[in-house]
Amino acid sequence: MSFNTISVIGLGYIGLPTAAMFASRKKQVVGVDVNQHAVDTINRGEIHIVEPQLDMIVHVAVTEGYLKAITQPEPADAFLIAVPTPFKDSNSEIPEPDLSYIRSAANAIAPVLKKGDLVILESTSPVGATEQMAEWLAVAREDLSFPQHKGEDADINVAHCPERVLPGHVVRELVENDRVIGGMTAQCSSRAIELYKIFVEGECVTTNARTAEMAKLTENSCRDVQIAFANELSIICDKLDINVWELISLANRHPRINILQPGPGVGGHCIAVDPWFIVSKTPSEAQIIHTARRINDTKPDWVINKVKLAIADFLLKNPSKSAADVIIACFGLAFKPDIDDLRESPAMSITRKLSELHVGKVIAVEPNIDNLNVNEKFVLSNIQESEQIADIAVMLVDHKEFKEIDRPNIDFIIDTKGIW
Ligand code: SAJ
Repeated sequence: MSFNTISVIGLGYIGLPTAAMFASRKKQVVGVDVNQHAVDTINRGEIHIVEPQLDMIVHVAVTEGYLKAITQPEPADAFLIAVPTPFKDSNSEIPEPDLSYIRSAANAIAPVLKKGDLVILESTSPVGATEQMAEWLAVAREDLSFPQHKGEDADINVAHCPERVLPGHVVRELVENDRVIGGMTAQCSSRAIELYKIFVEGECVTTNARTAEMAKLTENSCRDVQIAFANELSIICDKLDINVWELISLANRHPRINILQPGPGVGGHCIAVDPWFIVSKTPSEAQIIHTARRINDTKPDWVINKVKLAIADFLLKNPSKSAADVIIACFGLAFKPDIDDLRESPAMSITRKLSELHVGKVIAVEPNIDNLNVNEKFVLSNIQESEQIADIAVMLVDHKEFKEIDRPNIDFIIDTKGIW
């Protein structure tokens, strides 16, 4: 059965580009989001997130009538769920995933499901979430059969197909990347492949839902562990008076070594989050993954400590000055280079913490951001001004604007990215 209407639930960083790609292939796409502002923006042919090329694709899709956004699901032939899977609010040492958005999405589509529909969970999820979603659907629709009870004979097909696109390159990666297709049955997988092949040029590789869930978590945990290795090396090298970037580039000349780059910590909504989904399910077994999370999460404190030491050094060398006279300039706030995304950004948390701890002025240079939240205790500045007034520079994000300039003319520099 072909897919005439496709519904995407959750029009955020993944859902909206995915909806737009189907629409660009001239499929009727209905996007659903609880956020009225997002819905209105999309229906005007505009976008509410920052992602290169997406504005154009959405504009064309909406103007040509292939994409519309609404707040309540309508009947469709396929439903893709791309809602957030954050942590539960708790103070426990190991954060627990919160599946309430998936549950709400399942309950919202249940009334409009019909025999033959395909439901795909795209949200990054702990192992077992797809089976749980299928069960919520089954409870809501006792008149329909689901694969966990009826296998290949089920009325509804269910699969987990995790997104794996890199923010900033989403439009290209959605088309080119291989997809992991985790159907609850072989039939579920083949229908999911049929759907993705509408725009995916990469290979669609089939497995079961649990392995697909774990594959996504494994990819991001692997990167987290590798970055933790680089971050640990940077702390060791600092103690041993070795330049960690020179060290890594030397080690990487070995044909089987590829060490990643250290930094101020790990940010974003994926790599700093997903490993916890493994740790919370298997806390006794996930030792390396847990330790990596701790190393990356505590790197910002190490950087702050370095700044405190630099302030003490500065005051020793300038005995006529007090701490209140010392101006700190932080370079970069985003969670990684050349984007404006501040979510879980270690650069942002370091700058904010410094502005709260330090009695003097803290300024931040962030070429990708024009305004700050009014509650921040630091102010935005530019490269020239900070060079003129700052006593201590903290390099936090290797944006292209910072790589293009020479080492600033500031005596005390803490360079967490090794560009100066
Ligand atoms: N980072 C380092 N050193 C490095 C590389 C990255 O400190 O050598 C830091 C970055 O500065 C940033 C964080 O890690 O703070 C994460 O950045 P990233 O570029 O590694 O990844 P994300 O979060 O933008 O996107 C990741 C991708 N996953 C992998 O590369 C395995 C992407 O493919 C996923 O789709 C995305 O997570 C997601 O949505 O899960």
